[in-house]
Amino acid sequence: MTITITAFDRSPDGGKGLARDTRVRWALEEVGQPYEVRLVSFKAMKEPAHLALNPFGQIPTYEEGDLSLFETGAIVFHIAERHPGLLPRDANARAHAIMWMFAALNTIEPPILGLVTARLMEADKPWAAERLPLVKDRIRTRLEALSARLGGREWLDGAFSAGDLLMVSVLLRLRASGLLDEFPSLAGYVARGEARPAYRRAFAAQLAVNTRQAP
Ligand SMILES: N[C@@H](CCC(=O)N[C@@H](CS)C(=O)NCC(=O)O)C(=O)O
Repeated sequence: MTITITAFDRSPDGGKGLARDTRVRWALEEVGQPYEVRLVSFKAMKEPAHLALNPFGQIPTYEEGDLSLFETGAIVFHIAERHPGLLPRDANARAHAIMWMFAALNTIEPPILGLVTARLMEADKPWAAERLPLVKDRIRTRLEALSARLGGREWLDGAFSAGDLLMVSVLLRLRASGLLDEFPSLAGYVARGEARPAYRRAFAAQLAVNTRQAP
């Protein structure tokens, strides 16, 4: 059955791979599943056809036969459950990998999104400069703990898993801030994720979309 995902017609990041379709592309590349992409404009994302797929009017979405999903974490989890390569077979190891998926999206990503919001939407507020160090410190607190847990391991818990895929994707959002460089083990972890052939294919695919010439 054909898998179709949605992605920005033009990503606001211009092809840095930070839009969440890259996470889904990466998961599909890791498990070797071909997929098609339907590009949507910001306007189309808020219209009924797309709202039927995602009530919040966002990308990415995932369609496969009768199944339609939104929420990147649910999509990556679905891919990982259906195809070998992203979740261990051992029940406890699998539970750990799923735990790390939630940790990435629930514990690490929220303070990082706080920084994105501070930079993009609050920069002109009179209190912006005063608040920024607090926002960064909240991220540092999480990165310190994550870095301590990762230690010298290659991946978070045994073999590369969907937990690593989401964690690396989330941490990539920090690159421009310089915060990642304060934690060399995490910077190395992210670099290992980016070096995976599946990530490189996913990145190249989104880059091709976002750097194509206008018709
Ligand atoms: N929690 C959602 C967040 C989805 C999300 O924020 N998507 C962004 C692109 S990465 C989007 O569509 N932004 C446009 C908008 O919200 O209008 C998920 O993980 O899928």
